[in-house]
Order: sequence, then C-alpha cells, then structure tokens
Amino acid sequence: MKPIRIFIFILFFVLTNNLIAKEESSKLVMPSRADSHAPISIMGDHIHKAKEVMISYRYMTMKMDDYQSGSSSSNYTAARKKPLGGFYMSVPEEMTKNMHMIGAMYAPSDDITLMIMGSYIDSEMKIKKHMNGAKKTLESSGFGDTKITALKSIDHDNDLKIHAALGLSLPTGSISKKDIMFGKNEETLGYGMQLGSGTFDVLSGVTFANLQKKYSYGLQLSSVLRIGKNNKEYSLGDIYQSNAWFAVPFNDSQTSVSIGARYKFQTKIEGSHKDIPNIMSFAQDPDSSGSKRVDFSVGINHIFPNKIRIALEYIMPTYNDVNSVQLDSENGMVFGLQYAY
Ligand SMILES: [Cu+2]
Repeated sequence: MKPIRIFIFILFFVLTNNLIAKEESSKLVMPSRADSHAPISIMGDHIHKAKEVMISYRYMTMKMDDYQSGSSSSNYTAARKKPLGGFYMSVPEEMTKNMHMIGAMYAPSDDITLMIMGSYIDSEMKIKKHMNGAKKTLESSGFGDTKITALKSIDHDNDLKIHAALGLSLPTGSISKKDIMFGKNEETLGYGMQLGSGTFDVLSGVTFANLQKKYSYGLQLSSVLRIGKNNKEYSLGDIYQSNAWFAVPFNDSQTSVSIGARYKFQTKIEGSHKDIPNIMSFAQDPDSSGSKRVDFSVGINHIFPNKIRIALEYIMPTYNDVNSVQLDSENGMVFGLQYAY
C-alpha cells in the first residue's frame, strides 16, 4: 500500500472512530491533547509526569531513487565518475530502508524523563554492474544502535514547555554487514547499508513547545556527535538538525493535524571502512556522504480514550545538497503507536 493511501485510510479510520467514541469520551477527563506530542518522526519531544511510563513503537519507511549531485539532480553517467577521476565498476540504482523502533520512557520525577530506544533495520539496495549490465539486490538487516537519553525540564507551565536532552547512542548495530555483489565471495556493504555508527555518539537537544488554545507549535534543535572512530577506522558524519512544527487540534483536542519542516546537516564520513579495499560504487565511497537537506511533512496524531496514541507523518524531501553524487530521497512515512500509564 502506498504511504499516501495508508495516510488517508488512518485519517478516515480516526474520524469515523471518533464519531462513535465521542459520547463516552466527553465523560472522561482526558490526560492531554493530541498535539501535546510533536509529529511522530521527532524523538524526545515531550517529557512525562513523575512515575509515568510510556511504551512506543515506530515504523519508518523510506526510499531512495535517482541521483543527486550537489543541489541538483544528476544522472547515471555522473554516478559512475569518481570524484578524483576514473569510474566506479558499479552503480547503485535504488535503496529502501525500513526501520522498526521500540522505545520506552520513564519519569523518576516531574523534572527528569529517561528514554531508551532500540531499532531493527531492514535495507535493500539495487546495484548494476556497468560492464555487462548485470543487476543485483543487496540486503542487510538486524538490530541498530541503542539510544539512552535523559530529558530535563527547564520550564513547564501550562502552555510553554522547554526541556533539554542529553544522551548516548551505544554501538549495538553491526558495521560489518556483507553480501555477495558480482564476485564469488561476500564483500562489505556500503556505509548506508551498515546498521549502526560503530561509535558511541553523544546526543543532545533542546525542545520548545507552545500550546495555545486553538493551535500549537514547537521547535527542536538537536545534534549527534561521534566520539572518535569505530573499530573499522571510520566515523559517520556528525548531525545537526532543527525541527519546527505547527499543529491544530480538533475533535475535542483528541486529534490533531500538523505541518513540519526539518533542516538536517550531516558532515562527511571521516576515514574509510578498513574492510572495503576497493571502492566499487559511490555507496562505498566516503566522499559520497554528508548533505544538507530540508524535508517538509504533514502529520496526524490521535489519542483514543484508552490512552493509546496513534500517529502518522508523511515526509517530503524538498531540498537536498549532497557531497559528490548520492541517491536522492523519495517521500517517506513514519507510523507510530504510543501507550502511557
Ligand atoms: Cu513519552
């Protein structure tokens, strides 16, 4: 099913479900409004009250297709050229990445919320050997890195909420994923097909959210900084990100729709994977990493009377400025379920 169809389906489901649930929901005291959480792709956007626990599941799917070089679209011929001259043996054609994320939040006090998140990643990349036109689909799957974060409330009155985040990403995801390419033996896959960073990463951020009666908005600034190099002698680029969103609640504030904008700057990979002696395509080339991008999104959040939250966000990459040549991002989707008690 196409993401946009899933989106329409869930919107329809939520709206019809609420006509039914409306009578009973008006008798209950609702814990919060749907837009007290940011669009679902944003992590660590809210904190909890003392002793509250939240379990969450997110599913993210994205696809990359066609070529991008700098800030303009590129082509197959350019995708074969090495930055310092010569040609790669093969060319990536498309890539899909599906990620399942399980998270838990717990607040030991009103001031501090602890958060842990693990993931399972499933990636696929289609490549073509230029010489004879042979095609191959490379696969990698397994657990990703594990992120542990503490959120500290800075200001938390009824409408304005500010909190800071500090965390650590543990290198639980493999960086030695291999698959058979066009030779007889397995070879180490490119950087985007590896499941983790291989390094301990410092996560930090600050989130502002303002809830007005008829709308809400928020801003989150965050970064991922790698500590040193991993045991394969490289480190992924650091990430600096800003997320802004605007949401409008309706349906007794139990449903909200949002628009969002994300700016993400990631620096180039430093060093190179020691198990990639010959770079066969730009997917294995550290020079083809790092970008500045802007994504826009539309989302929906909904709280059921039993405190289960459901959310969907449809993400539209709009501007992308990449180093060297890379695959270009298509529209993606994040679906989430959250349950607090
Ligand atoms: Cu939570």
